[in-house]
Amino acid sequence: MRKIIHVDMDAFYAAIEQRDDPSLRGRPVAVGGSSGRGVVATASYEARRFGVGSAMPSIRAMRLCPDLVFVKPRFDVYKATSRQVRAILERYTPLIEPLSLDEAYLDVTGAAEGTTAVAIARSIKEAIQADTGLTASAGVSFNKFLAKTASGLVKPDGLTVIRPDQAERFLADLPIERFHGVGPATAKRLREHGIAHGRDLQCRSEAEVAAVFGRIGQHFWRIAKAQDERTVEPHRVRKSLSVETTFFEDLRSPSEIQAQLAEIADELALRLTRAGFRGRTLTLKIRYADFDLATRRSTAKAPMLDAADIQAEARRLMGLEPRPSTPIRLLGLGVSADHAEHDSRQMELPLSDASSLEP
Ligand code: TTP
Ligand code: MG
Repeated sequence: MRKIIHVDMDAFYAAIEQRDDPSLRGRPVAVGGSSGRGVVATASYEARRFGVGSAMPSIRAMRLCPDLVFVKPRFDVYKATSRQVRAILERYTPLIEPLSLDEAYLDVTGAAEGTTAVAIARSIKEAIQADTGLTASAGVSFNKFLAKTASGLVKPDGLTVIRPDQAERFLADLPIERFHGVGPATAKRLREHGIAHGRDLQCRSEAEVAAVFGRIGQHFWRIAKAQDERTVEPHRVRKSLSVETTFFEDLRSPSEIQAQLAEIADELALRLTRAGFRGRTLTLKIRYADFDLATRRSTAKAPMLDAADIQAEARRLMGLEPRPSTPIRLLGLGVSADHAEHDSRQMELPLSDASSLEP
């Protein structure tokens, strides 16, 4: 049985701003641009009580919370703090997989010999507090999905454990929306098929779920059965993730093209979920029968994760293809992280970048 810890800093950018400017403490703070087209990167917990949150247009945030204080992001400070946190994690194990600036998985199966994973998690939280003045929340369990879900259960400053004998019950009660990778559209589809909680997956067979939802359904079925074999990958520096298919016979009819595109979108969503990879840019690749290549690309406000959202955007991009009714031999879809090419360290992969904050 593995021992996995997921560490996630609390209100990361906003907490740093409150730490560095005492006048902001105890007040509702949003990090982001307050201009007409600005977007909130994150909000302090005081602001969240008003419903202010990440990716919300600043105008709306101001309406929800008139006393909201906007602070311009200081990415250099966030990155430096992220490196500091990373250095703390490295005291415990080299098996660290950062997911973003403020989030990482640790495999402490070996490190916990002679102690416990919970004791390590507690010690990490204390060290982060002592060295950075910030709080983190941690989740401890025996797979990645459960550890990540656990870290989100009690926030801020939480430490939540899901033990093997608690997992099945916990997953049974978990609403489908809380499964990482299930966006609003997928949740709606699942609910339409009577799947509202983990238990609705647990009580069906894998084949039954796969027949309706394909491989992404299979993935969530396994997750609901506490089967998540994904390992903690310390050296992965992922910048993009894509899926492409070359067809035995060229695609000619729009309905064929739409069907294949939908399948590729589902497969991509599945891999994104498995990899825990987030990126906002979707790229459609088309190779025509005569080998001419076309790509179409768009960047969303939030990371592309949900199968239905990816499908919808892929269809839109397909509508922009330059040579309609030309036979197609290959279709591909990929998601890439913005500005990832500037950073070689994964801990520095931004969840969003300055351009999304300031028009
Ligand atoms: P999160 O960990 O999602 O959020 P958080 O740390 O602010 O709050 P929580 O206590 O719920 O963990 O993201 C980490 C940082 O990434 C966040 O402080 C700001 C940035 N971010 C964006 O810039 N845009 C986004 O849409 C999200 C979700 C995060
Ligand atoms: Mg966080």
